[in-house]
Amino acid sequence: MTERTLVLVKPDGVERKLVGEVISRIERKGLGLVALDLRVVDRELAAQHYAEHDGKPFFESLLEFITSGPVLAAVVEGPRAIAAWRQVAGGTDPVEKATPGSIRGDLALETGSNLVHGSDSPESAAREIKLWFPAL
Ligand code: IDP
Repeated sequence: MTERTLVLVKPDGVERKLVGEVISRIERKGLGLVALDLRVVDRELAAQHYAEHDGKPFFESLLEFITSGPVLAAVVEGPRAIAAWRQVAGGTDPVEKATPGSIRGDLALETGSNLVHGSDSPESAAREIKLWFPAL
């Protein structure tokens, strides 16, 4: 059963020139690219994207960070794409949760700059894909 998920390479990943590395890991896993777009996001889109974190202590810094430079937004497809991508990305905290071999486990240090995003459920994926790629 094919599934779609929203992947972001966040501003730290673009700044560190890890876009190619991330795309390579998506493809090596066997997942496919449906849409790709490099863009700077405004606060409104960022706040909608991270709406579930509104009110948390790190919400403001999260919005500042995600709007601080270009992000690569991608729609990625494949069997169990949501869980598969989260496995490739690694856990939220790059040291405590992400395992070696994952993107965050191998390449990131801090939770606030953990390089990539992936939808966490089919409902989030549908909502996020509509938000970032309304034409799809
Ligand atoms: P996820 O990106 O692994 O799905 P979420 O819990 O959805 O993790 O959090 C969204 C993003 O918010 C994380 O990737 C991380 O960058 C940031 N974040 C989450 N928790 C914290 C925190 O406790 N301090 C700072 N940033 C956080």
